[in-house]
Amino acid sequence: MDLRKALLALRFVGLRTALRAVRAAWERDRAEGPRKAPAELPWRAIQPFERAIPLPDGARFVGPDAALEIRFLAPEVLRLTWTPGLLPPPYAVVRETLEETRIAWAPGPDGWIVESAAVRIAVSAHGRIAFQDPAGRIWREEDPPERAGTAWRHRVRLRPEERLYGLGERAAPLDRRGRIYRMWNRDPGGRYGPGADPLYLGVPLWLSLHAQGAYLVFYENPFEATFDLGATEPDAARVAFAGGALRYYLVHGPPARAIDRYTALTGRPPLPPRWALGFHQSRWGYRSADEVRAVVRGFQAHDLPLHAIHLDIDYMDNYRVFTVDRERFPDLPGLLQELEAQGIRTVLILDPGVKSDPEDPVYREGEARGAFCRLPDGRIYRGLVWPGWCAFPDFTDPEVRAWWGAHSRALVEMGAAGLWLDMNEPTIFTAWGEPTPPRTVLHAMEGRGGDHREAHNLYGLLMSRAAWEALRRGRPDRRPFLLTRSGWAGVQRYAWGWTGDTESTWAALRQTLATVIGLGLSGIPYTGPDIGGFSGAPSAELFIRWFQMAAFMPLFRNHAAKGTPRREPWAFGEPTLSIAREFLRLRVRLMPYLYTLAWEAAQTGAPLVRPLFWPDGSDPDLWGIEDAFQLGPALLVAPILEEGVRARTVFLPAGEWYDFWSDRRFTGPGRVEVEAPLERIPVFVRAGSVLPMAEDGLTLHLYAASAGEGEGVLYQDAGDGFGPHRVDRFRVEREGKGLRVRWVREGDFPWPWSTFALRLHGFAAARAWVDGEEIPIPTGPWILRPFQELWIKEAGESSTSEGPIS
Ligand code: MIG
Repeated sequence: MDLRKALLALRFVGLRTALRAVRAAWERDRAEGPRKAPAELPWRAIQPFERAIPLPDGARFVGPDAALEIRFLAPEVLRLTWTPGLLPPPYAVVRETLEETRIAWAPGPDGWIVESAAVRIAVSAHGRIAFQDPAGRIWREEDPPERAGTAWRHRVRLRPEERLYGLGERAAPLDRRGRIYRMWNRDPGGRYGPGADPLYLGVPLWLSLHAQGAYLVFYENPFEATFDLGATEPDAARVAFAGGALRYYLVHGPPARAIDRYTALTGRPPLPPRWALGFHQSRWGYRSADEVRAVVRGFQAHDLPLHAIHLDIDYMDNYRVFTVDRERFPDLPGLLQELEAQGIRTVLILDPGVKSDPEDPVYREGEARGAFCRLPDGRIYRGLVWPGWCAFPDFTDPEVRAWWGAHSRALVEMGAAGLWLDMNEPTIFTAWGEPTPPRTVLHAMEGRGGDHREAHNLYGLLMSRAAWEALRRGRPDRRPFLLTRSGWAGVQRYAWGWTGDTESTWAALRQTLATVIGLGLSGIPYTGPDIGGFSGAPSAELFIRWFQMAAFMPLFRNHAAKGTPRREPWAFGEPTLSIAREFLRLRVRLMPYLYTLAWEAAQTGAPLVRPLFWPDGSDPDLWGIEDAFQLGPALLVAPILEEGVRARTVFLPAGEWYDFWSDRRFTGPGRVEVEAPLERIPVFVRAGSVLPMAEDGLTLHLYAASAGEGEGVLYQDAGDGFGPHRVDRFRVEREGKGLRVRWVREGDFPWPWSTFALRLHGFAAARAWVDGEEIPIPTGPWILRPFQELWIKEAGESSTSEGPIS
């Protein structure tokens, strides 16, 4: 036991709880019992297949001790299942198949060949598998798997240049290769820095890029697992699961396509309510309604936009779930209403542990319904958390989800705009050992039965699902907003995430960027860090740089631990306050763009924050970059991640780019050196983009490319609910010295602007025609009404051609 670490992890809880944590740890060890780790049993090779059976969409290979089933769900999407072993519960994958696929089947040199139009699979009699594209290039190769007891493991060859991304939330470099990762959701303990593993939200998938192709693999197996990605053997990934069938999905294709297919299988992230893309203020330690009011007044007094405020566990009565401390929050519904009237949404925290107290009505209900997880001897399992000893709802039981969901919905009916689900790894306080329930704890697993070894990693996913389903049903006209700390594959269907209890250090700032990009590449597009880090006292400079970066991330939230110095933007004085205000305003201006990206994410799963190699991964020079990101297709953001730095190098991908602040134009690929005074971080706009911004109404910023085509998209609707929407596409074509903008509309939400502004960047207009009629060239922004086609002639052109040709 590492006592120092244990004490550090428990330092927020107070002496009484820390002492009880010793008992908790002891009881936990006892409940877990003597356990021979599967890894300690010898690994055995499977015996060769004896039979191969063609299936309409794949094949089955059967040996004396193992079988492999291969199914094509689409020409480039496969599912492989090695049995024996429990098949996964139906929590991550929402679609059985994607596209009817014609396959061919033939005996091969040392086994069989199964192929679609896009993928050829060679399976050897011993279980070795090679995946090829139609040109014969091998994009993945596996050695035959091995078994030890109920555990499975296999080995995947890695190419020298191969890069691996994903695995969910990791405090690791964006390229995950060269390390060992554990799949076992857990709180790293009070605060964490780069290298901590595992964290709260693992996803057993990776995205591979190498010279012979790109693919995504998702292991649909929630058991504890290790992913050794070239740490032990540099040229192999070794993946081992403690139980369950070895089932995995493969998508052959570049990153954007792979995430699109993966989220077709595991579900798309639904469109959030628009306010959620605004600014969220939070803090552990807003201890009363008056304190919350004072914070809100601070935002107003300092002229700072505020969209949401989060109430941490302080609002509860002794940390009991579904209660309110009536002394400090005498009229919480009234407070929520009062805030909403000022345009501020309130998000309430919710933990899964229910205080084990026969006087507690929620506990009594749960006990009567058999809602709590039990130990094998039939007793309700108790773990120590904030309220003291707690019982834990078994979210793998649909009736428990419905019961819990109804309570969660009541918080929303009281006036909360959303819920913040914390501690749902689940985490328990313990002086040593795993801060998670014992593996022997039993779960319903939708009726088939199982234990915590299988259910653990699913707990956060299913708590999110319980809340989401209740909110969807209970308020059919509003979109749920949930923020969850833990989750698994598919959690993007229900909730946003955040990077948890990071340190307030420069290293952590840098890390959270790679963590957020990595989550997006794991199918989870809505995340962000606690601005300034969770657990310390950031300097004004660190706070500013963190704030500037987070302004371009989906979750833009200021949050801090109890006991840390105040961190509202004015707490640091000037120039921090003014810089924060500028970035808050920029965020508000970007809302039409962000909202459009949210809609795109709902269609394709594409994350808002993207690595520079997105979408196709074709330029290897971009594979290793983790200190900059794209925000959608139009923006490239290069945050400042080091103290004292006032300029930096940015690698620009191929194409033309405008400096957002100066309109200077650069041509990539290549490095540029740019200024980054304290009040700015480098931001670039891709030439050809039309960036919609909220500036006294709507402004379309057209960044002219010197050749070719570009596009800007604008999604609009009522901002919440499920009513009509519209999508406007502005297609820009360069025609010699002219620019043509064609407006393509779809959807039935009425265009909400009588006039809007157009601003040209990198283009001086001489003459212009709207739908064939010449208009005068204004000196400032162009004020326009809806049109079909706009044709602009560049100044300095001597040609005699007059306006649009078509
Ligand atoms: O044991 O609710 O990550 O954001 O402020 C700590 C108190 C519990 C952990 C969350 C953090 C939150 C804190 N919670």
